[in-house]
Amino acid sequence: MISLMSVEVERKFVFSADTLKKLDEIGAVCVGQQQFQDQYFDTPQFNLTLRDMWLRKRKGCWELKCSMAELSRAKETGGEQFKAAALCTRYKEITNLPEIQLRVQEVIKDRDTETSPLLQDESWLSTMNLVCFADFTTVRRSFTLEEEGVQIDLDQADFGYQVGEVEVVVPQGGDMQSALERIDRTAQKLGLTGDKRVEGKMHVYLKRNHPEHYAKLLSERIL
Ligand code: V4E
Repeated sequence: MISLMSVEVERKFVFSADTLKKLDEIGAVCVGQQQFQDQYFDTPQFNLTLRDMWLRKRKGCWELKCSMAELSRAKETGGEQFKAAALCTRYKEITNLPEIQLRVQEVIKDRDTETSPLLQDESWLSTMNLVCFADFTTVRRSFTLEEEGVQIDLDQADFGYQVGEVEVVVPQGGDMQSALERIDRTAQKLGLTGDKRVEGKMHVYLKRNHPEHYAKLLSERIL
């Protein structure tokens, strides 16, 4: 199957009331606020998330986020550029449902699944033994910083956690290095000084609601 896949590069950050002021000062433009529900699915054995694959339904659409080779070697090499890159995550984003089903089936292939999943309904979930393990709603304010071509999201999750992210979507074959540099420059403009990765919504959700799943992902160094 020929597919065009984009890579989402992002850096999360802790934000405060001050961040809004800062966004305004650097010329970021608010492009809207939205609310969405995320439902994440996995097998009861966590076959997907233990491979750093995140299947979710958002606004009626299916999305699968798959890890790229993380920049672990870069982290060890040191250097400012590599340090900045190590603060970013890179995930392939697949939104084409037949391809999502194919990828999931590859992982769960030891199970006796049907060869052609039904696309019309959601019976493929039970066929592949997928159950919802996380369900939460986010209010997101989005900004763009045109000069860097980045999007900045400020998320407030309904379970009482807020987190920001600077994000660039790189089309297949696009310039990854440039994306990392634009994210780093934006972070500097926003005055983000932290050198540690910030926990995403899922970290906090799992820690609170599924501590065993969380511990497993931590020990496998997925989270
Ligand atoms: C990739 C991933 C998960 C799936 C959710 O990804 P995330 O970017 O955190 O959520 P969200 O709502 O901001 O998605 P968007 O709207 O940007 O597509 S859950 C955990 N991971 C892995 C992961 C990780 N290991 N480290 C960090 C900092 N983030 C995510």
